[in-house]
Amino acid sequence: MMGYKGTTAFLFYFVSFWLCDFGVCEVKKGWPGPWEKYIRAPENKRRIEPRKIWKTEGDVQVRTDDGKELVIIKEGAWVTWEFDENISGRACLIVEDTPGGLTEVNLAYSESYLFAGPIPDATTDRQARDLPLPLRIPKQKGKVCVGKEFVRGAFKYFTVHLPSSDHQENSPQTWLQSVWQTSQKTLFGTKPHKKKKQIAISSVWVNCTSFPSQGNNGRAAYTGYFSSSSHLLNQIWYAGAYTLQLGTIDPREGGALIDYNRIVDHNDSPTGSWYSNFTISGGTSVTTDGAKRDRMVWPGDMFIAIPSIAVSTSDYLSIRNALEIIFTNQYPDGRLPYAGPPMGVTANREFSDTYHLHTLLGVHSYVLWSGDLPFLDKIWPQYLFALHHSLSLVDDLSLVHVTSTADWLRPGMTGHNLEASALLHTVLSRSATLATWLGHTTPPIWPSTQKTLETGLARLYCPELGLFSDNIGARSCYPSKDQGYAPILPQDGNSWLLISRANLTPSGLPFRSPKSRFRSPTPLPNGPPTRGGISKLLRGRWVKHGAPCPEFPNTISPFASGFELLGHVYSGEVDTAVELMLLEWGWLVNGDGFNNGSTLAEGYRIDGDVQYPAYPSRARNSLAHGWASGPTWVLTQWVLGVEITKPGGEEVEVKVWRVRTRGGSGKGLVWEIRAEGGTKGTVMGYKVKGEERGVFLLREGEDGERVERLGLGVVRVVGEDEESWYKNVVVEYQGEEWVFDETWKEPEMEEREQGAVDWDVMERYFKTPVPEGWDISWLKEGRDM
Ligand SMILES: *[C@@H]1O[C@H](CO)[C@@H](O)[C@H](O)[C@H]1NC(C)=O
Ligand SMILES: *[C@@H]1O[C@H](CO)[C@@H](O)[C@H](O)[C@H]1NC(C)=O
Ligand SMILES: *[C@@H]1O[C@H](CO)[C@@H](O)[C@H](O)[C@H]1NC(C)=O
Ligand SMILES: CC(=O)N[C@H]1CO[C@H](CO)[C@@H](O)[C@@H]1O
Repeated sequence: MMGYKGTTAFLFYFVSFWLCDFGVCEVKKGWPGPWEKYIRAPENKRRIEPRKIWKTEGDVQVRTDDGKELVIIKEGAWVTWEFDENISGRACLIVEDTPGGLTEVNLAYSESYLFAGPIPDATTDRQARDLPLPLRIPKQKGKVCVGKEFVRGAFKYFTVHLPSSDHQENSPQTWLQSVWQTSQKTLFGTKPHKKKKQIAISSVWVNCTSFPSQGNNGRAAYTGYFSSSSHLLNQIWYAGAYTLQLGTIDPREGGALIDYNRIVDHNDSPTGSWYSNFTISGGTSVTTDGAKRDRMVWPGDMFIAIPSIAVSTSDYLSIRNALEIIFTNQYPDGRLPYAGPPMGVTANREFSDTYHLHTLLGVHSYVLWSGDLPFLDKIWPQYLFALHHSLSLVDDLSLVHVTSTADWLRPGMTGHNLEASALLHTVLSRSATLATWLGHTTPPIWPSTQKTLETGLARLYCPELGLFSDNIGARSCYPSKDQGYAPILPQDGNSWLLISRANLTPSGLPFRSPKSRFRSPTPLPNGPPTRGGISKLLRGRWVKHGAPCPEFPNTISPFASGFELLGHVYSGEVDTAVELMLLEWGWLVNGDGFNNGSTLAEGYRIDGDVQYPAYPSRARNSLAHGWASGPTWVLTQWVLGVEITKPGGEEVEVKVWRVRTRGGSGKGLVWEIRAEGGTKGTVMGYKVKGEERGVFLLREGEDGERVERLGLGVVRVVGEDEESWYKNVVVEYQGEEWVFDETWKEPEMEEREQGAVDWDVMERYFKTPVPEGWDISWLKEGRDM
């Protein structure tokens, strides 16, 4: 193993991955090194044992009998175990004894310690908290596991509770009685025993069924790794990777929205009950939005998830199954469903213009990373049909006029929308690339529509504010006479504009608005729009715990911020992207109530609280949500600088954006990738002040030691110690010696104000209604419900 060091490199990255043709080559897994300590996945997912008892209440004893540690829980009492990480799977117990005629216990699960205890956190959207799960305990001692549909997607805290018999009547625990065999029914009718019920448990474990295509050892599943001198960035990269592992499931174990599933499967399970056995795709493994919920295929989440999976576990099978189900359910008019089943197969015809485009981006991303051109060829007619639908929405105002308000649960997705238009612009570029890969020519309407969109997009520019507005209606900078002035400068739309590479200043503009014949004031108060300028203004809006999204008040969204990360790197502002990772994902890793950096959450409140403002229930937030894994991708592709440019990595472009200036002289970063497949060996290069100074291509000799230098520069191996791998190699280039910079420190975070919650607005934008009679004052008071 080799490492390289660079003088004055303020960060040192080291990554490796193997590229393979889909389905043919074995992707080499696991590469031992000091980075392994950051992997959060279990070594043996089939038996994950808790780390310790976290909390107990009531009459609980822990004692050792014959060398066996027994946990004895008496009626009315409960025990919560804590696991090392956020995990998933089916809980099992070894029961040694059940005095007092005990027949069942209640189980409760939580991702966050905030909701740990006898009442679970939430998966469905009809109640603040799920109902506890009753587990029948047979008379004979031994192993007892929950039924196979009771795979809990994600949790770190697991509770066994013996409700007292007095409360039996009103207890929610009997919600599953109807689905149990009749033999158990008789047990419920037995007279209360005089002796207190109790249970003696000698063992608790969880049998995890996530990432079915990656084997039982989740730690060995990694085909790529990331290591840098920043502890926090390493944590963030691996939290993203493990989040995606947990959210990759057996397609027959999906569908946590049982109330939604009802449209399809006609279940009559009580409100608040939960299980996960809805089939959400074909195949044996599929990537979903989140581990706890919704356990469904969501194209928006996939847009971020695909490349992040590619650089970490290369689980292409799970990606393809997800894309395939969306195309299988394409509507007769070419539109692609908002999500996978139960959506897309109901009479609701769930649809979102933006998610439709995300699916198309997902195809590009999947084919790029996997090299699966046969898949592309197969779906190409469907792809073109879908694209045609979006093209047809560009009207005489030169923007996409959206047909659906559905997006990533943010409000205000109506009218001539910035994000949707910028997304289509991006999709058209990538469609042209896909066409080239298939040997087809690009229809002229694609580039001409991009030109049209550029005109429309430029007219959304708000010269007084320097950013682009959400639409040309109520959220614009130039509202109609009867509308109040309330410009929304969205994080999603402005970021997508940067990603799109659209020309921001087409000739003849700006006009005051797309509808207006009048020009904007000259000179423009913020000058004409530039990518650097937009990046700077977005950065200027950050608050203490991350980047706000004004389009969705009160919220910090690691999904929309994933777009913002991309927006910064597409603007050449890689340092800004890294700073945002440290700020926002640093909070996701270290913030109170999140799960300690095992996985990354769906979103949170502007003041840093674990509540995701889409839902009135604080406990419903998904703490393992694939759409939050943007940094895993961005760190590899832009901060390290490894860009795949041809399907399957047939061509890899290596550029280093990371530059640092100190004392007036250009200082750069040395980086290394190892790629097996096309090239065996090491590609290495660095760039200083935007100007490429050297690229190295090195091959290892037969003995693994001799290094053949094919490019520029000279490499000397000076050490072998794995722990200090980054010091093992010196690069000499034109008389300079590059060594690792031990003095580098993470940028100091500016003092930023904590975001303030607007409670009235928050209630207005809850995506699930506050159930009737449900008091949410606890929420405002920040209490744990
Ligand atoms: C986990 O579940 C699998 C599949 O049901 C089973 O084969 C295996 O024995 C279980 N392992 C443990 C330790 O419970
Ligand atoms: C899923 O589990 C529920 C609850 O146990 C059960 O009622 C239902 O029949 C199961 N569905 C399938 C498809 O197995
Ligand atoms: C948090 O994670 C660190 C490793 O990153 C671990 O050492 C620590 O024990 C964890 N704490 C909890 C409460 O899980
Ligand atoms: C639950 C679980 O298996 N946790 C693992 C998480 O990762 C650490 C190492 O980082 C392992 O020691 C734990 O076993």
